[in-house]
Amino acid sequence: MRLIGFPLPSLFTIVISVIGRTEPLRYYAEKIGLNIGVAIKETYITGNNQTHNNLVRTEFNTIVCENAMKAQNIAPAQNSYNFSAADQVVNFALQNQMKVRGHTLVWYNQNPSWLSGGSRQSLLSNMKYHIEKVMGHYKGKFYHWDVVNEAFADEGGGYRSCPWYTIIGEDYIDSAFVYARRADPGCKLFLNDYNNSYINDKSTAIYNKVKKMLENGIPVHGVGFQCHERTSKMTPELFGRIKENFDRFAALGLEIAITEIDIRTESGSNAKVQAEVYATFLRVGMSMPKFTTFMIWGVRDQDSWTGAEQNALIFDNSFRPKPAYDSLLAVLKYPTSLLPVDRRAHYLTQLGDLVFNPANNTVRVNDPLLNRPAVLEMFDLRGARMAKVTLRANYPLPLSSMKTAPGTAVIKAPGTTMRRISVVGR
Ligand code: 9MR
Repeated sequence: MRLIGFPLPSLFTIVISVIGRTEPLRYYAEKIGLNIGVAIKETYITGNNQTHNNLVRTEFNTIVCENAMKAQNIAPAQNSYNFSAADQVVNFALQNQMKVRGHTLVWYNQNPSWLSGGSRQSLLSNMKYHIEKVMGHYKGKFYHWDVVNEAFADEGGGYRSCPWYTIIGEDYIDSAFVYARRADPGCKLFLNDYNNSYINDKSTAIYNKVKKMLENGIPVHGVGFQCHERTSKMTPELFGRIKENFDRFAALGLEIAITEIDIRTESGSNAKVQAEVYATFLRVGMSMPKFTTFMIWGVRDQDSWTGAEQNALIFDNSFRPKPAYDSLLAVLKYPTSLLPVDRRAHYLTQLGDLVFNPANNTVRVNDPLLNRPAVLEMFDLRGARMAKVTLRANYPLPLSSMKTAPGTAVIKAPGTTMRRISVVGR
């Protein structure tokens, strides 16, 4: 086995490789098992827009319909579902070996009248009908569904006031996940929301709810962080602010997904800061063991719901990659260069420090007082365990001796944060 990623490539190497780019985002994402995706306006697929569609299939390995699967569009009447536009997007994805995220089943917005009123009992039974109808139609084809979307109030840490909540009660969320689990048992089920990137009342309300759902055996597998953000969020603390929030969800064993990212450039022209914000969100995600998905909410600036003048996406209106594209490519291409493995060593407080030495590719538990061995486990980015090794204290272990599959791995020790290493083969 040969391990690379160290010594860290110089900034010069990174810049040259980015300029001389030959491989797309998809290529590097697949090397590390990441789903990199984009929201699609179905008219580009139904209208066969070649330039758009070629870019999408080249750059991304995952797709979500921006609007086609929303209830108002797919279920205008209870007895007449219209899957045709959504089906074309799904067929496009499957023909191009792309994964599909379903968005969305239960939402306060964009509902046909038959699905948004009635008694508690009729609303629950309509919800069940809708979930079974749509999930059943795509059964076995999607890897994620946003089962419930935007269920929390923007302020105050409560639930959003909407018919689901006011007529059924908080348990509408639990019911939706139970119905969804039965409708497609192989699909991972998500609670998706916005303004939940950092620790605040809203993200805490979501955290409390998913914790309770897990305790009650409700089948929730992940939390979607939409990440509709702005360049003004860029500060030196940004990485840590996102991470401290994501970490608490990950500690519940949940999958973390960035589901709808776009970054508005408020000054209208700050492409470089925008690139840093995009890269920071991706770096946080990639520092986590169960981070599987990074989805951008649209292709070109003019496609964005925020309006073309916000320049919020990673391709310009002529489908040319922007600095944000280059920054994401660099993170995918050199994952370890942007998050050195030894940077967070001080988190290993119970064990002493886990020290990585890039010069000779070894890791060592620096535990002068206790002199006890450490058990390290390695996971791939999807959270599957690749290897378990016991490390003697104060004794360097070559990374090459860890038997792992190629890819990027995460090292984890009890009570610690993770660090990633790149493993390219034996
Ligand atoms: O981008 C979507 C826009 O085209 C629609 O008009 C709007 C209403 O359906 O929804 C937008 O997408 C939203 C997503 O479904 C949920 N999170 C917020 C997104 C941006 O508003």
